[in-house]
Amino acid sequence: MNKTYYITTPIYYPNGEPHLGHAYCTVCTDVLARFHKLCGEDVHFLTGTDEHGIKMVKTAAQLGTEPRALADKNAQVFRELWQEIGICNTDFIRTTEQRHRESVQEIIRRMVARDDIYLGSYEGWYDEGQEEFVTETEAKNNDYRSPISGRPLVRYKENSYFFRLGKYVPQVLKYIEEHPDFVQPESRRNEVISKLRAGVDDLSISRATLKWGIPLPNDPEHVVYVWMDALSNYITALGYGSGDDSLYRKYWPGVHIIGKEILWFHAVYWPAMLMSLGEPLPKQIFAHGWWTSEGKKMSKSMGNFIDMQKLRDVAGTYGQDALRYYMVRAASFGSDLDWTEADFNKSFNELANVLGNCLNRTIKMIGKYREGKVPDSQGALEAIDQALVEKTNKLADEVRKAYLEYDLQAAAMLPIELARQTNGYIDATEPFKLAKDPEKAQRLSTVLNLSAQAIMKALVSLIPVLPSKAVEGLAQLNVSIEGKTFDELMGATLPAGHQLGEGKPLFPKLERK
Ligand code: ME8
Repeated sequence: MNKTYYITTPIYYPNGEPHLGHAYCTVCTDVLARFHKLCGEDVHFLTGTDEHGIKMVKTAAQLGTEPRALADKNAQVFRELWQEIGICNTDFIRTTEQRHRESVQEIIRRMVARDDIYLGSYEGWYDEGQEEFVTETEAKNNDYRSPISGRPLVRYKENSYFFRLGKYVPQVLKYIEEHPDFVQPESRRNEVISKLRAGVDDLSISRATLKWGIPLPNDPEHVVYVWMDALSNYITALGYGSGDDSLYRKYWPGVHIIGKEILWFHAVYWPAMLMSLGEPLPKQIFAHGWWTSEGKKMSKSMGNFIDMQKLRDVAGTYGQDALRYYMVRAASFGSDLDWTEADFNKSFNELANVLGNCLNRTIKMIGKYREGKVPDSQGALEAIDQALVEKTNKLADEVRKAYLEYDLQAAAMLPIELARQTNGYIDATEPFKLAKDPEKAQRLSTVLNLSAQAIMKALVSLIPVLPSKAVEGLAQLNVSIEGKTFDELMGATLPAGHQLGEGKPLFPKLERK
């Protein structure tokens, strides 16, 4: 049986349409899912929408609609956008679905049975945009405004059920300290550890004044706090607590890819909930950075907001893979990022002028000088050949390491660097001159062979980032990836006599719409 791999995105609030931040997290998760799939693993990839909570209620009221109708409309928009940008999720969960609701209620029942839930009363501050309880000190430090949205915090005073978070905090802290890879990147892990050491109160997990949510099984006048509801999705989608939990037993624990502003919920509340349930903790939690645009916070009023329409325009003009590549290479995974037109153009040029050009000229030359058949590498290798062979042979290990360490930027750029070196190699060895001299026929064969091997490996390594273009490029080389793993493809060479297909520009220059 193949090794299993479970990976998730956050479930997004469908109070509006998806934007660059949502697309970024989903694409990065997709790239990881595709890499593991290419390695022959049995991958389960979950995304979805987080449909309860006050934020949905308020946005719906502002729009003159119902939360359910708003969620129905936007959940569909999320699903469609993910298809348009090549997301290969195996499931899409909506927290209003029956399967989720029943399983969340079972989770609460189990926590009640463990005496981890008790009735109390909450008085304090709430950040309605983040759906987050805020301590007096944090509220004061931020001038009683949300540090994320800048909107005023709201004062809540009501009866509420509490989860004994404090009881689990020492265990959570110990776990994070003893498992350095559990929360990544390192700098964010340290922030979580410091905050945990400062002490954490029990968590209010129900709202009696809100009707839009999952009723508490032990007291249906209350609905479940939206974060407890939302975090549960990672296991409810696998059937946890239902009559059929086979997916849960098969795939859990998984890897969570999230944005840095929701790390606390994932690194503290979620492990504590799982400890209460007696279930294994997630394998890893990776928090990525935030996008700005042209150096400024993205906002509709500043006209620099990369919204769904802009994403569609870019994908429509340059192709979904060019959008994916840009996002993944824009900064190291975990750091903040900035969308600039100049950087986008540079990134597209890497695809068109480095990768695409390398492929195209290699196929053209082999077509012209060797009737489209890959010639054997002949004679002793020169230093320049050795350098290219070494770089080609190292690529598989380097790319694998980059993926396993969540260095997605390197995973995307290493193959491009190989293509760049191959272009330099072709420039330096001047095949068009070699072709004029019959005595240089062996040398020409070597140059053509090594160039073809290099571009083939570069394309294979790019399959997770460029799922359609890499496969298209490989088809031009007459290489099928069907049923083959990353190791098999990277370990193979194009045999002498291998007939190439027809070369066509992989990233044709497109007119801007
Ligand atoms: O927080 N830059 O949903 P959400 C980068 N429903 N990434 C960004 C971003 C930006 N400017 N803006 C958003 C929620 N994101 C909860 C999650 S999970 C159990 C519940 C991405 O719609 C980033 O991944 O606010 C962030 O964590 C996520 O969208 C938040 O989406």
